[in-house]
Amino acid sequence: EESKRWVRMMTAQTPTNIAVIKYWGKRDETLILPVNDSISVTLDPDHLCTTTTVAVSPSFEEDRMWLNGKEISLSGGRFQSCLREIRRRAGDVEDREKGLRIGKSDWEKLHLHIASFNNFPTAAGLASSAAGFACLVFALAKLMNAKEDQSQLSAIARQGSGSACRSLFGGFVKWIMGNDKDGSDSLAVQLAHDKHWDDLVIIIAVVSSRQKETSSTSGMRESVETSLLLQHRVKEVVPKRIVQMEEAIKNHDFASFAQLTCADSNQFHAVCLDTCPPIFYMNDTSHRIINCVEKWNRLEGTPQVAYTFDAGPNAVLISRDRKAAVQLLQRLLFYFPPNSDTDLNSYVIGDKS
Ligand code: 2P0
Repeated sequence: EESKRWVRMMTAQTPTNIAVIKYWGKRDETLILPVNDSISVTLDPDHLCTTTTVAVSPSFEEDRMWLNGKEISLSGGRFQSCLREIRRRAGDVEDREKGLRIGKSDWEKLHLHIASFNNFPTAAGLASSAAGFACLVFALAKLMNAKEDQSQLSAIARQGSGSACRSLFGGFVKWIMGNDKDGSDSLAVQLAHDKHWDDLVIIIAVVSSRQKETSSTSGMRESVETSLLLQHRVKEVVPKRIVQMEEAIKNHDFASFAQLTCADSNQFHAVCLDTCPPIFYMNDTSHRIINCVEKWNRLEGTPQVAYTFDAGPNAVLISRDRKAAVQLLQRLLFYFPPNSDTDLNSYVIGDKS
């Protein structure tokens, strides 16, 4: 019985990421293989992140998980894929303090308890599976001493949720779609580290905290099945934009960065509209924010702010520097005054000064 008393734990923290060239559409639903490359920026770890503690003990009788304190089921295929892939790569663990040795083959018999928390209100509609699966896979790899590099781990996180693979790295990240049928070359690589473009300030304007009506998973399935624009986007548009975006990031070229980011967000939402039945993620307030930013950028002659919207109405606004961020907040407060019908909750993110 004495030997059953030990518990080994590991905690990890992972921020969410925002795509500037969007992932929308899978070519393999089980392995989660995308129809195009995507590029994202990972937020600073102190905002919008997931903290996950994983524990292993011979006294645990089954794998269990709690999300924000509430037990959730681990029976889904995506959780099972991640657990299976990590267990397969587990190594030997020696814990001298505890007088403990877990051999490679022991991991198959040992059960896990997993506790995960989001540091942002889940009700704000910003909950993202991206940080969650990235954090889970990273924490498990540490716990089990899996000797894989970040890109290999990203390919495992990808099987939890596509966008999760990009959260294994900070800074700017590319998810390479890959060619292999087994998905082994569909993984994330870092394009630039998190200090590379320190001037950028990201502001998230919470337009609505309501849950979205169409999940990303079913939305993109319907787009792949019905949207001709998606076919054009995948073949003709994204490959060129990926090259241009990499160049813009490398050169701190905000004008190109903003033009590409806004255009790609707009095309993603156009694909949603081109889907049958059409999917609407943005609302009137989202459209007003786009108008406001477009007019301001035009007035200045050179872009000050880029906007991008994911599968919901909330705006992610990326300003070129701190000065532009202050002006942006002033504009948002002016056009969307608090306590009006269209007030916004803004989260300032990535302000390093
Ligand atoms: C992205 N989105 O690139 C795109 C842009 C939303 C719009 O990745 O089915 O939750 O788990 O792979 O990753 C949201 O989709 O979908 C997403 P699954 P996921 O960030």
